[in-house]
Amino acid sequence: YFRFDYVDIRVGFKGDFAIPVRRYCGSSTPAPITITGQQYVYIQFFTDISVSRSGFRLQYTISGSSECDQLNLGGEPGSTGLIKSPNYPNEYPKNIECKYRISSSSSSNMISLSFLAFNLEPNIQCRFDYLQVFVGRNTTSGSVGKYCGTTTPSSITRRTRYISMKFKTDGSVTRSGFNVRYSISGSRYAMAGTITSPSYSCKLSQQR
Ligand SMILES: [Ca+2]
Repeated sequence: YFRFDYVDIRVGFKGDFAIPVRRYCGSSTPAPITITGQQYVYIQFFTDISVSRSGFRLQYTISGSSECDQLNLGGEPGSTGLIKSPNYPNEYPKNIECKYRISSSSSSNMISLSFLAFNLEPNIQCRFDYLQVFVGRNTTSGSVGKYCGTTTPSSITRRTRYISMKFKTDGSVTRSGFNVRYSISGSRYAMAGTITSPSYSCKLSQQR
């Protein structure tokens, strides 16, 4: 079955590389489906050379103020990926706020960001459109930089469990946005720690 006519719902990367999450055929109307945390959803309709029916009609809605968020990036040492502003390399939308979180498997790993492309509306204080980078799980504290304009930011490398980013745009002037590569390096095992014998104590004051 599914070899004749069907509809695929796909998420993630563009086009044929997107991951299929549902495949439909036949004549019973599928239940509503909710997809969360994805920037793209693709609907792909396949038909073969024989037997046609009336087809399909679907309605979609996009909800939430944060449909551009990507909070499950990262992984083990060796993991790498690209974070692009929405629509990149075309102009990003107005009035959006996107959050990104890169997680490494251990706080002894290193997370690196390198900026492959950068073009945001310029402002001396980055008051209009900006990308802000935080060392930490959230975009509330630990800011290490707020970037805008056309100067490509320097690479950022930190020994941390999390790096988060916030991309915010205002209601006018858009540019092509950014393309950032993240990578995680380190050992799969802890490279530092403290080991003590049972009942460990050492009083420096007893030294002469
Ligand atoms: Ca703007």
